[in-house]
Amino acid sequence: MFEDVQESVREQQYGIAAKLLKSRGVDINEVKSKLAALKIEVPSWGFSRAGTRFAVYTDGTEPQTIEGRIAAAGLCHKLTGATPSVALAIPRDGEDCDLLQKLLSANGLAAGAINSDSFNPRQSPLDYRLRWGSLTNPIAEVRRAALQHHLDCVQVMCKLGSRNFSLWLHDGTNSAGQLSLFEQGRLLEESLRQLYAALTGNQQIFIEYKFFEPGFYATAIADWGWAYALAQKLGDRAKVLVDMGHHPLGTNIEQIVANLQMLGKLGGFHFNDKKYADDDLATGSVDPFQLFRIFNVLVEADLSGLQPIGDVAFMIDESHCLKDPLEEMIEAVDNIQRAYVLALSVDRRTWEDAQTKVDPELGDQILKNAFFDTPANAILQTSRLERGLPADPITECRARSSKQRGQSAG
Ligand code: PSV
Ligand code: MN
Repeated sequence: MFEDVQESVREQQYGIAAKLLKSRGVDINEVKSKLAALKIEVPSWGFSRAGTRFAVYTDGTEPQTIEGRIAAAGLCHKLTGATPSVALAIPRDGEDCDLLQKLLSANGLAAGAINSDSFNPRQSPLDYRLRWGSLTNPIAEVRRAALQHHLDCVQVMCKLGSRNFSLWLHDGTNSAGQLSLFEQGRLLEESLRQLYAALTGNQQIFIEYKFFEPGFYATAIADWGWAYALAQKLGDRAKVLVDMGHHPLGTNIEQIVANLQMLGKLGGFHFNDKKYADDDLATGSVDPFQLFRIFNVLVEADLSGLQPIGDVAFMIDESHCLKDPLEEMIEAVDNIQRAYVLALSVDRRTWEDAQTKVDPELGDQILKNAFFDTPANAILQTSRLERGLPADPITECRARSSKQRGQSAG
């Protein structure tokens, strides 16, 4: 009965959506085909239970192994039809490329970005001395080993057919006396040039910035300006990665996105949401309007020919501490798709008019109409049903017995 009600509501709202979009000069079928083309990369680490700095509260249902994480990613793709690739962290996900390839293929997935984890201490020389950084570590032996790890990651990319190298460094200092800022910059550039030289074929490197943590005084790549400058110094294969949680509170992230697009250097995103710091909450769960504003920029850039949306790498980077990690991943995918549909539903002609007439009140009404008044759910669900996918992937995920999920999660 409940399902019947939901189905008739969906049908009615879809009809309203089609009319509404038409009145805004938007073809609903085009929205659905653009939505179907949107691919979102999921991180292997997002399927395990994450923790706070205090504890990880595992209950035994979450995947503990790479087999389990990739199986969960496979289920995520099966349920959403939107997540065909998995970002891997090396060495956390292991370095046995044959095994990784086998697991990915068995789950109908491809290798996504390779993330060079050089922050977890391991065998000497990458031991506790990583506390002084990786590619900017003043100890030559440690720095060289960290660089070698990054070069090994390029080999992993070659073996798995992965295109994107995702670079985030934990390098930074905690006080002005620790390391000269010029020396930090010199070591960084020297290491990055060697890493960049190892890239081949269509490989690219995404440089991720973060204004603090774990370096609280001077993070090696603290902001988008420096990430852009480094990408510019390195060359065409280098682009900037925008992780939504890596900005001071109040930052206008969509303006950074637009600026990077104008500079031809937007590589992709790490989607998440925040309330206070780098909280890594589900994207769009705290501030869905921010996610919409970002997609509004991306859609405008796509329509104007500045950067096709298909050129942007959409990746999720979240810590799933409390909710079921797989369900929260699907929630994130749904929130991203929703933001995209809403941005596609903006009445762009009238908005352009409003800008020309310098009528910000009308301009804001147009954006708000798209954000608040578009029956996005009906569009999302209809698009999914037409592609043979569950209308509501989280409910479907729940409906699968925990036993079955436990088995596939390993
Ligand atoms: C750092 O905070 C970061 O955003 C980088 O992308 C890392 O690869 C990831 O988180 C680690 O979880
Ligand atoms: Mn990130």
